[in-house]
Amino acid sequence: MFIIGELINGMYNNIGKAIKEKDKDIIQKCALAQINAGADALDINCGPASRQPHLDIQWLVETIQEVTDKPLVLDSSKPEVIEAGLKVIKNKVIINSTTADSEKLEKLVPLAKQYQGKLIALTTSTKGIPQNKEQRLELAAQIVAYCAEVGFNLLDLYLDPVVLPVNVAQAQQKDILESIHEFKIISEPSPKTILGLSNVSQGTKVRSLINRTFLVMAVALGLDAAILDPLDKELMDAVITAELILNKQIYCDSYLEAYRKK
Ligand code: THG
Repeated sequence: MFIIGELINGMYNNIGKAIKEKDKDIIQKCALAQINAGADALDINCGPASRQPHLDIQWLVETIQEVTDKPLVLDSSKPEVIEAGLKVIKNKVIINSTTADSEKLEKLVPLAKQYQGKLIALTTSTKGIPQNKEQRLELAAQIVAYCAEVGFNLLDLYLDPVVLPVNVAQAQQKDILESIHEFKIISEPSPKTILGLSNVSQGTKVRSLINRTFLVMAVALGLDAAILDPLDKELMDAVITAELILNKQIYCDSYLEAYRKK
């Protein structure tokens, strides 16, 4: 499982404040803590309060690149903000995200190619978030068709079914999970799959348990990558164990420690 740390997001009060005050130390410590906990890459999102997201994302990228060469995930719904971030990228990059809308695909797929990056695509469109797995699959197929047409490597494409909070969209959860499996059979080679895990538990009282349970089910359906809180140790242990059960890790009595040392 490719783990993307979610914590450098202006939505969190401490990070929002650090971005505003240009406090490098807070950001760099947050980056290193996530990597030490097992993150393979770091999501970077200026948050909704940023007044100048173009400059903030550049400052975040430069600040984080001072302490790590792990891949960075540029997270914005505005292609211009992602483009600004790309201008200062030295590490490997993942663009987060396009949707199925042609305007976004036409802008972001060429940028992903130009920067030899990977691309996350949400199976949403200007018509909104799909209400069932058939609609998700239809949007996924449109995204895959566009990428295939312009020669974007499907192995660098991560499809995201868009996880919704279980307290407001309980009837959607099964379809979201099953989409992970269905996305895999759209094309050969298969696109990869990803999700933003913490969305599922927003506004609930037992966040960690809901996150953990959802993630184990998603891993069983073939999930390749997740944006999550790597400091949640029980969550990380559950992923490693789910992969062990699926024969993706070799068993030994100390398999948790063995995995962590990798
Ligand atoms: N898919 C993709 N990218 C994404 C998402 C996705 N990026 C953003 C988001 N979803 C994933 N990251 C987060 C980060 C934080 C939270 C949820 C998802 C979160 N934050 C607390 C909250 O809202 O309750 C903040 C609490 C606080 O202020 O401390 O839950 O789905 N491709």
